[in-house]
Amino acid sequence: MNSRIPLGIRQCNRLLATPIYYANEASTLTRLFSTSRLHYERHECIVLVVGGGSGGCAMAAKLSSHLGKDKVIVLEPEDKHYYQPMFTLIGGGMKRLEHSYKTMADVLPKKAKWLKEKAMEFDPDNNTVCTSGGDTIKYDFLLIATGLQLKYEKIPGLAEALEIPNGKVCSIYSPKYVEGVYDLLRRTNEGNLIFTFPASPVKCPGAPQKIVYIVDHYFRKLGKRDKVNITYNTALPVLFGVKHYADALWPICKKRNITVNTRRNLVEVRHAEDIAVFEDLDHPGQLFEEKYSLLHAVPPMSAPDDLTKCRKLVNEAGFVDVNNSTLQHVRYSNVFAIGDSSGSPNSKTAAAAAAQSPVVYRNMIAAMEGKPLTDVYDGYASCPLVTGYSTCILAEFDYNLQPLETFPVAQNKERYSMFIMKKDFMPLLYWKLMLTGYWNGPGLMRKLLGVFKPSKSK
Ligand code: UQ1
Repeated sequence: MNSRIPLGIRQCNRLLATPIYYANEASTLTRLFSTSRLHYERHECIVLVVGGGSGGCAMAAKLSSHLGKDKVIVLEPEDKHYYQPMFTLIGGGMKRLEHSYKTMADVLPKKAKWLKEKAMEFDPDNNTVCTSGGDTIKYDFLLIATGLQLKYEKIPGLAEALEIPNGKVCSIYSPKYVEGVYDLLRRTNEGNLIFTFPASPVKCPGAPQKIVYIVDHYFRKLGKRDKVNITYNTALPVLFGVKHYADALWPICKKRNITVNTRRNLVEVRHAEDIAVFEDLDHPGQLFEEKYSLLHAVPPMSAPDDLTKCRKLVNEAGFVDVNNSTLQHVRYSNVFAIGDSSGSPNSKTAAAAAAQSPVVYRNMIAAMEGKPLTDVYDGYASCPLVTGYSTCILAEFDYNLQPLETFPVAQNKERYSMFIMKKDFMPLLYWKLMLTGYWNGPGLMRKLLGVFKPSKSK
């Protein structure tokens, strides 16, 4: 299947044909003049999965077990697969970084072929993707599961501030910085603790405020809560997008003396003076300076640049332009998307990817068999809103931002049971069932437990 093709006639010929276009791309130059590879390969597969994160790995497991060995290629440059929902708990000192990852080789399905490279150039008209190593992959079907990239560098001063040893700026979003959050927490005794939510789509939109609640509880446990002011500055116009849960979260903030400012966006970090600069999004250009002793920053995010530069694949916002119900691309019938890079307007969470996975799987198989696509994604997403060291509100909702709850209890209440589910049960479910392709989200469980629900909430 894989023919080894010498450098001169390799199939990634768009690269050779358009040298001027690429001339200022350092990575491409490195690729052109690299002496480390003598041969560039051309691969063929039935399904190319771009990305070995939650959605990509689960789908590769489902598809490769249906299609057989080496019919699915997974393009993924990273060595490690992180269970990112654990990062808030690491930030609060409840778990350690080493609990949150496995090697990519361990989690990707053995029946799929793993290419440890990055997707550099998408060409959906010719059904090919070129890789960072100069290879070309020809596919029948493409599944885009790249996730989001973190753009700390978009906020002047932020990336530098995060690199300062024993600095005052931290962030749970990156495996590089997440351990620094608890370190900083332990070093902080007083002053202004400021938390942010950026003006961009984010993965797990609940996480920026979960860490606020955890930090509040941390200082209460130590009896030092009166020594710190806690402020959550969010670029959103609301505390949480689903009113049912926002109505539960506002009183929690009030009771715990957490100041929430909406429509405030972090625009600069002046780390030499410990000052964060925010813009009032309702009055563009109006800036506020706030002195911090701890700044928790959530970076702006976007789909990867190498994907968004293929304008044919993405919508205005830069996410894969799919049909919200079938998750099939609106122009290319052999292209699908799953997870955070999808343009479907659901909340970007692992739970959403889990609920999307059976829909994408069945619709891809139908497309392969030339049948109509009948499976529909309802926009399900879930957000276990950890509100401290022993409580959690389990938010679950659909495209219409209406609650779509699994359990026959009032889920808008802080509960210990939901905390244990989030902390101890979810990681197991993730590694054992989701990544192996057996977890399709809680839809079935919801139906079964629906028997126990009072009829008005069914
Ligand atoms: C879920 O399916 C999921 O994906 C694996 C999560 O991410 C880790 C979750 O946090 C949650 C809550 C769900 C939904 C599962 C149940 C049992 C409600």
